[in-house]
Amino acid sequence: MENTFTDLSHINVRGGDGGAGCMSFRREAFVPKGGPDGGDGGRGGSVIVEADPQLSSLIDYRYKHHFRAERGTHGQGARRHGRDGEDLVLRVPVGTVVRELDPATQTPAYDLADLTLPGERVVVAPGGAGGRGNIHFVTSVRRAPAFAEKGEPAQEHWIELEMKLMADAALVGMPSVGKSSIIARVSAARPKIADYPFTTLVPNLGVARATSGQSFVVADVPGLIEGASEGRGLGHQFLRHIERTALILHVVDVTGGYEGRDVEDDYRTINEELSAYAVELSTRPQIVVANKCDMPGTEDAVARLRAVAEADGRPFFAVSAATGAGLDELVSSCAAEVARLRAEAAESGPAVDLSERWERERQRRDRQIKVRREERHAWRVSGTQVERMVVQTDWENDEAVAYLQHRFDRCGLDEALAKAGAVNGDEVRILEMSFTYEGAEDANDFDELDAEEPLDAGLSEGEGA
Ligand SMILES: Nc1nc2c(ncn2[C@@H]2O[C@H](COP(=O)(O)OP(=O)(O)OP(=O)(O)O)[C@@H](O)[C@H]2O)c(=O)[nH]1
Ligand SMILES: [Mg+2]
Repeated sequence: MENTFTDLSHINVRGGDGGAGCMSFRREAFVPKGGPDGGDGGRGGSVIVEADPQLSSLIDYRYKHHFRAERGTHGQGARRHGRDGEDLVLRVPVGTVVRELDPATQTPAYDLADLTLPGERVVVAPGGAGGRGNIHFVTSVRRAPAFAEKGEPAQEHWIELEMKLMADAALVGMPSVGKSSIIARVSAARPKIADYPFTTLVPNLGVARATSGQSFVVADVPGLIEGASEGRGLGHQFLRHIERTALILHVVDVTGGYEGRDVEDDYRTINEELSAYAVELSTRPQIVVANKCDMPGTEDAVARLRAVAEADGRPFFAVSAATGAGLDELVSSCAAEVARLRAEAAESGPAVDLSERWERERQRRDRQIKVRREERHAWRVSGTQVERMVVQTDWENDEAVAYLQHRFDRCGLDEALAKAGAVNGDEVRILEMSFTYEGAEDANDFDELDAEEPLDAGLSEGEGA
């Protein structure tokens, strides 16, 4: 059973756009113009990645790469709100790591989540907020706001899904030491076994059962060689799978193979590669397995390997995948150890919820305002939040434009421009719009008197930059 599994996929996700807020006034008998009653637009649906124990591969994401949640509908009069868009749930196997990809390089930027428990989920693309209807813009001085917000366009980005092997125990060791032979003996897996190195190209998974009835998932991993942690051989890409297994079964060939290698050298080489790849792997529980003990003249090698394993405080088993000798004891011991490690993991509590951390991180990034000088008197402003304010504004509507100026003040844009050295009259470019900067302190002080009435505050819409 050569087990080919899809384990890495890049997909593009986008939440649904928010619906537009509504600008409307109540109609009543004998009242020429009632109060504002425009409802809010609905929120767009979010794209969510969820761990599903029924799945064992990322095959669903191999050919389809674009996923988009439903948009929110627009608000209506009589305070009727738009409907929220449906979320889109993408199911992935338990053991999937979700990463944000850098838009420029398409390389992983940071982890969004490590979905290790069934049902665990992470929002990978939040839906856009609905625009607010005109009922929200009533103030003591603005009784009849004749504008509403547009819906927030959802953002789109690329993420990486990586399925990591979820075996309890991994058989690791040099090529041809008999890892596949062992998994074939202790489980129903039927991997290819041959007397040349790198027979195993992708990990094989099997379920081993001890006489006690306890069972655990075991994987054999392509052979590791010196330099594997730096990418030599084939094992490198599989080292990351070992990261997730609670128990390492370190297999050593007591015959020394064709090259007549020494058991102690082999044992040290593999352990050095493991810790060079990730230091945690050097403290991961490890059982040392001396294989091919059926071969004559191996007693001395077995004894020496036992001594170094025990000196390191690791359980030691002498076995033969050829005859089956010692394998029952090995499996029983592994099963007990896996059960102990599982109980320990359960005690350490539920996995941290990365969604919240990611959400906070996203909000922080969204609020950032970047100011760059493009010309002597022209500034380019970028940042998710300010750009969003611009796209949510209805440019046909003077009141909405004035309200935007008010929001600019509050989000710290004027301050950021002043700090960068902008002077009154400079051009400020945001997306394809251009504005005139009039934010300097000495300009006027009317905004102190009437902060909620920004109509004549310093903003004038210019033509495209
Ligand atoms: N005599 C003897 N030969 C064994 C034993 N276990 C495995 N072999 C032989 O060793 C060779 C390699 O076995 P595999 O199980 O393919 O080794 P592997 O560690 O999976 O090798 P790679 O996948 O290439 O890393 C084969 O020819 C097996 O028949 C054993 O206990 N005794
Ligand atoms: Mg193999």
